Amino acid sequence: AAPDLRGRLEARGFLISAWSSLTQPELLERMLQGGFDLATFDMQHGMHDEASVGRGIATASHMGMASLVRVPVGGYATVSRVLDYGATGVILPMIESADDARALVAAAKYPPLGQRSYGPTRAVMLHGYGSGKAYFEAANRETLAFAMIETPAAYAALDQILAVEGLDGVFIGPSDLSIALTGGRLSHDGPEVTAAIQTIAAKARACGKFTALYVFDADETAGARKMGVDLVTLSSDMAIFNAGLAALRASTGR
Ligand code: 3PY
Ligand code: MG
Repeated sequence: AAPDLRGRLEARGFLISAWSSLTQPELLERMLQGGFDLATFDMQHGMHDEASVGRGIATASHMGMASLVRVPVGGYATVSRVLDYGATGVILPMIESADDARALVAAAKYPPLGQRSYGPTRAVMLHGYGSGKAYFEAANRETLAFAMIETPAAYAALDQILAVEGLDGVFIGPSDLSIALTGGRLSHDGPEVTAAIQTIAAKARACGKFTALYVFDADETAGARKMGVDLVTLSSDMAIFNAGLAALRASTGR
């Protein structure tokens, strides 16, 4: 059966996801032992390709975890492929408009919500090979589509994006959004982006949609929870490694 990501989000569980940028399978297994609720794989800036994402989804599911996949910019075809691999949800970066969000829904959801093509190769493990209405409803309900809000145009079109039927949530990219809101300064925890996160989370909840956010540390995790964010992706395999390396260098005086 599919991991009940929607149910846990609806129960206001506040979920913390690992962020996988690197493709080494042993590193992923070890990271997923770190107290995370689910795994997120990054094909936009991370090293992942379709093959490594397929393996990563399988590893996460054997460890009892749901997986989200951030596909490349404009990666509508990749959206349906990774759902066929058994991803629990998809994240589309750098969207600009409600039309982009509708195109995401078209790729991620079966009719009548969208036009996802039928072929659940590994996703058969989630929902079986159903051919009837119950299968399509279950797949549409249990696999989630998130549109990233991180461009000036997307932020300006927030209300129209949140009105898109079949879109399950928005995922805030604090780095790109801060660059957009400050006219070119990277300040992911600055006042501009913090105010925007609050606005987005409140509006999304009012529309019955989830809010997800990338966060860098424990303080930001706590802040996100207070602001009504439902799910955070916390740090990354690369950042965890960098922190360990910095600590080692400091302790050895190198
Ligand atoms: C951003 O912050 O811009 C992201 O895409 C999340 O890492
Ligand atoms: Mg971004």
